Amino acid sequence: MTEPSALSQEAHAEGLAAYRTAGQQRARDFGNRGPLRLTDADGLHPEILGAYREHGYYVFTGILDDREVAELRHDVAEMLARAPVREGAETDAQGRPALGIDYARSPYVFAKPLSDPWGGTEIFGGRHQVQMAQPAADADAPAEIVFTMIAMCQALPAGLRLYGHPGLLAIAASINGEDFVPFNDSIFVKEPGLGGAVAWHQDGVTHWESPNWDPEIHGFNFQAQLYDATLGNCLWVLPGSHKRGKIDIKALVRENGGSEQLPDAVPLECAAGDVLIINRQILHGSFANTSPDRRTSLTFGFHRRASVLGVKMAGGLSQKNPGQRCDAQRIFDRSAVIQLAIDARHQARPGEPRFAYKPFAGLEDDFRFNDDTSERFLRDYYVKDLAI
Ligand SMILES: O=C(O)CCC(=O)C(=O)O
Repeated sequence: MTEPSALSQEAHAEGLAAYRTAGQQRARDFGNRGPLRLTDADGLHPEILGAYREHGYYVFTGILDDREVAELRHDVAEMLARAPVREGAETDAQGRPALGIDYARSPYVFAKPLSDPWGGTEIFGGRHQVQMAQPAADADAPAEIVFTMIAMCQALPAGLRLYGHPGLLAIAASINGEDFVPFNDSIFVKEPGLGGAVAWHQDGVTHWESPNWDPEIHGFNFQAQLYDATLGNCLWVLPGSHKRGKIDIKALVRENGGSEQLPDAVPLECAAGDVLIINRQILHGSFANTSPDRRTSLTFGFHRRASVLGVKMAGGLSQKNPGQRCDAQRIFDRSAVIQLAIDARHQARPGEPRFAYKPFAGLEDDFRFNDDTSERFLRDYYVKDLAI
C-alpha cells in the first residue's frame, strides 16, 4: 500500500503560485498566439509558421465556434458518463453497458486522483522521467478517475467532425506537407481536485538517433480546449526545446535543486475554443489540477508521411502490439479517418469550405461518411495509429 500524500492541495497550489505568475509573464513576452491566418493558397501564414518552427508551439485563438464547443462538451460528457465504474468493469455508473466494451481496446485510461501515473515509470519508453508532485485527494474522492480517453473519432460524433476541421487540416498540411498522415488522439480530462499530472517529457520514440533527425521529425499535436485552460491547470512547454535533441530531464530537475518548476517554461493559457499546437519534441507537461477549474483537452496529432513509412511502430496509448512495420496500406487505412471526418463535417456544416486532402483526391465519393465506411474504417481505427 502506498502512503497517502502529505502534500495538501492548498500547499501544492500555493507552492506553484509564484512560478505560475512568472511563467505567465514570460508567455506574454513570447506572444506566439492569435487567430488563424492563411495565405491566398490556404497555407499557414509564414509569420505563424516561422514562429511555430522557432519556438515549437503556437496558440490559435477562437478556432472553434460556440456550437462546436457545445457539441464537443456534450459528447465528452456522454463519454464520461458511459465510462466503466472502474477499470475493467462492464457497466457504467447507471448500470448500462459501458462504452467501449465491444471496442478492440477500452478507450478509458484510469489513474488515482491527482496522481502522475506515468512519471518516473518505464511506460511509453520511459519518457516521463521524473514524477511530479502528487497532492492528497479529498477523503471522499473516488479511488480512480478517468485520466485520458482515446478513440475520439469513433466515440464522439463531434470529435470526428473536429478531426475534419478545414483550418486545422490546412495547418497540418503546411507543417507536414500535403500528404500528411495521422498520429493518434487522446482526451486529457483534468477535473478540479482530481485530474492528474503529466510529468515533463518529450514525445517521440523512434527518430532521436536517426541520421536524418530534425526538429519536426516526430510531428506535432493539436490540443483543442473545451473549457478555459487556466494558469492553474494548463499545459506548460519549454520554448525552443524541440530543437535540442533528447533532453536529460532528470539532470534538468537535479540542476534545478530537485524542483519540477523548470526555469524558462511557459504556461499555455487558452480560452474555450482555442486550439494550440505543440511540436511533439518540445519539453512539456502539466501539474496535478489543484485549481478550481476543469480542463478538457482534445489532443490529436499528425506526421509527415516520410516519418512513418517503413518504420517500426512504437508503443502508445492505443498500441497493443508495437514493433509492426508501417506500410502504405496501414497509412491509407488510418488516413481514411481524415477523409471520413471531412465528409462528416460537411454533412453537419454544408456551408463551410471542405478541406481537400491530397492523398484522397478523386476518392471522395468512396469515402463518404456512412454506416458502411464507418464499419470499415472507423471501428477500432486507433489500433492502426501511426505511433513513432
Ligand atoms: O495536456 C496535458 O496535460 C498533457 C498533454 C501531453 O502530454 C501530450 O499531449 O503529450
